[in-house]
Amino acid sequence: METDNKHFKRYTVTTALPYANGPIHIGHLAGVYIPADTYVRYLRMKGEDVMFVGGSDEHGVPITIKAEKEGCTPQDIVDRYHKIIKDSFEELGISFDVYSRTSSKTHAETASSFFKKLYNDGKFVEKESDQFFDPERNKFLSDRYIIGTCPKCGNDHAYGDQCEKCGSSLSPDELINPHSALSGASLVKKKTKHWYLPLDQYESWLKEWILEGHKEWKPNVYGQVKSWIDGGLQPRAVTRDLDWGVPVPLENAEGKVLYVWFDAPIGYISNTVEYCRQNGTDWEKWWKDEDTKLVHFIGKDNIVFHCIIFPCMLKAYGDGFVLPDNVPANEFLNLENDKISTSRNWAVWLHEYLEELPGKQDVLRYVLTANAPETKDNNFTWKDYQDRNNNELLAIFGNFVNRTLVLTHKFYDGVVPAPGVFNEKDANAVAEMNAYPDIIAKLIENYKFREALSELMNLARLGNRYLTDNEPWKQIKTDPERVKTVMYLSLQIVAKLAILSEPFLPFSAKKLQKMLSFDVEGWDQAATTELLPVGHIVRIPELLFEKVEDAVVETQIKKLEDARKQNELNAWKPADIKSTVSFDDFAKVDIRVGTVLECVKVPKADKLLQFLIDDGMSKRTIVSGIAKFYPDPQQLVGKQVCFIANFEPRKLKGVVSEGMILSAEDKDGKLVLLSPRDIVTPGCSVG
Ligand code: B3M
Ligand code: ZN
Repeated sequence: METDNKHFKRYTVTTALPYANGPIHIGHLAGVYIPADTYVRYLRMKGEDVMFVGGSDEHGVPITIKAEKEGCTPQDIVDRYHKIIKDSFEELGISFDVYSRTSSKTHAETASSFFKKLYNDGKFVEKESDQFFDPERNKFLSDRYIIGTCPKCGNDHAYGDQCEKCGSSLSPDELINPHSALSGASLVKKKTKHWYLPLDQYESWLKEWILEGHKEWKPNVYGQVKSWIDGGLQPRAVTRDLDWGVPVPLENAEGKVLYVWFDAPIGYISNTVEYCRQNGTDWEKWWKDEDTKLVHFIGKDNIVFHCIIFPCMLKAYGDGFVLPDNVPANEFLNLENDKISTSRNWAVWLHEYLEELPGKQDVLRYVLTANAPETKDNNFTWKDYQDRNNNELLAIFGNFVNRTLVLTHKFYDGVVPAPGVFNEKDANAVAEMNAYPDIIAKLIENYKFREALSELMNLARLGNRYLTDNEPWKQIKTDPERVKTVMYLSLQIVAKLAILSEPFLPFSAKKLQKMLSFDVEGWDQAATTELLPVGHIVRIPELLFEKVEDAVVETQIKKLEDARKQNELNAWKPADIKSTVSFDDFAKVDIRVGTVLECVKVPKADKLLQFLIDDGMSKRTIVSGIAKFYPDPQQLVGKQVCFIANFEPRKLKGVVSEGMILSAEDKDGKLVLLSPRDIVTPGCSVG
C-alpha cells in the first residue's frame, strides 16, 4: 500500500504494554488501544499483512509496590491483572494477534539475549555510583521506596521521585531525612555498578533520523522529541538493583535485573517470537525486513521511550532491525473534568463497564474515538456518552439503517429493487458516497481517527438526507418507479456503512452485515456503487443501537461521586491542635453530666433538638443542633450527656438555651453525643 511514497509489504503494529498492576480504564483505551485496533482492522480489510502485538508489562517497581501493599508476591499481582486486562480487551474487540506477558520464558530469553549482544558488542558504558541502601533489608532501594520530607512543601511522606502533596518531581537526594518505606530504617549510600546506554552518542543520528527524516510525525510527538534532543541526552542506566525482573545475564550481577523500560519494549519482539513459534512461522520478517512498517501506539508519557530509547537500542543492536515508521502518541483523556487517577479510583474501568453496560462495546469505542485526545487532552463525560449515543449513533446511523431496511420490507418484501434512470441528484449522491472509502482511508492512514469517524457519520448523514429529500414513503403512491431508484441507492449506502464502519464499530458492523446477508470482501469493495445486487434479499432489521436512558448515566455519575466522597474521607486528617491554654483558663469552663428528661424537635428548625436536662440541682433547657443525627429524639430520654453548664444563655429559634451539649464530629461530619461510660450522678463535674 502507498503511504508517503513507500510501499510496505507488511505491518507490525504495537500497543504500549500496560502495567499488570491494575485494570484498564478509558484513558488507556482512548489513547492507545482503540486507535490501534481501528488502524489494524482497517489494514486487514485492505488485505495487508499485519502483526498486531500487545501484552502485559509485568516488571517494574509499580508491581512490587502493589504486591508489598497487598502482602502477596509480584507474580500473584501480575497473574491477577494480566487475566483481567486480557479478557477485557478481548471482550471490547481489541483484535490482537498476540497478547502475551513479560514474565514469560520466551520474553526472559529474548530480553537476556538482546542485552547480551549489546554487552558483547561493547554498546554499554559501565559505571559505579552511590545509591541509597536499606541496611535492615540489605538491599538497594528504588526511588519509590525512599520516603522523606519534601524540601518544597514540608510533606513528611514524599517519595524519592515525587511529592504527591505539592506535585514536585524530586530525586532521592533532595529529600530531607530519607528513610526506607520497607523497614523505616535510615538509609546509607553504597556503591553499585550498572550498565548504561550512552544516548548522548546517538544524538546526531537521532537528529537526522527523526528531526530531519520524520517531520510528518504528529506535532505533539515531534515537539516532545525535539525538546528532549535539544536539551542534550545523557547515558541511561539499563539495569537496576531489584529482585523482580529479568536477571542481568552477566557474572557478578546478582541482585540486578534489566530496567523495566529496557525489557518492556523488547516485549514487542518476544511476543512476536512467541506467536510465530506457536504458528511455525518466521518472526524476523516482522522486525528485520525494511519492507515492514513498524508503528507504535502509545500515550504521551511514553514518547521518550519509544522515540528515543528503544530506537537507540534497536540501532545499537543493528542486524537489520527496523525502526518505527511512526509513533502516533496521543495526549490524555480526563474524566468529568478531572484527571483520571487509579489511586483515587477516578476512572471508568473497562472490566466494570463491560459488566455494567453489556453489549455496548461499540458505544464506548465510538465515544472514545469521537473524543480521542489526538491533538490535546480531552474530556469524557457520561452526559456526552449519552448524547453521542442517542443523537449520533442512534439518531443518525441507526435511524438511517432502520428506515431503509423497514421500507425495503414494506415496499418489496426485503428484495433489492431494480433502479430506474438516475437523475442529477442520484448521480450526485452516487459520486459523493463512492468518495467516502478513500476519504476515510486517507484519514486512518494518517492516524486521524476522529476525523475518519466523523466522515463515516457524514456518510450516514448523506443517506438520511437522501431519503428525506426523496420522501419514498410519500412517493410510493405517486411515483413507485422513482422509489425503486431511491431505495436501491439507499440500500447501497447502508451496505457501504456495513463495510466502512467495521474498523470503528466492529460489533455493529457484523450485525449489520448479517442483517443485509452481505459478505464483506474488503475495504476497496466499498468504492463500487452496487454492493447489494438487484434481487438480493435483506433480513428484517433489528435495532443496531438502543437509547441510553438517564438512569444509566445517573448510576454511573453516582458511582463517581461515591468515589470522590471516599477520597475525601481517605484524605481526612484531624484538625490542627489549637494554641495552648492554661489550667486556669480551662478551669473556667464548667462541664457537667446531666440526664435527659425530655427531648423533642424544635418546631420549624430541622437541625435543632430541645433537651430538658436534670442537672442535679434543677431542670434546664438546652438546644442542640444535632437533630439530623438523632432522628428519633425520644430514644435519648434517660441517656446521660455532657454539657457546659456555665455557657452564656442564648436564644435559638425562640427557645432560650441554658448551656451547650458536647458532641464529637466524626470525619464524615456526623455528630455523636458524648456520654460517660457508666451511669454517674447528675450534676457531677467533668474535668
Ligand atoms: N508499562 C508504561 C505504561 O503503561 C509501560 C509501557 C510499556 S510499553 C513497552 O504507561
Ligand atoms: Zn511537596
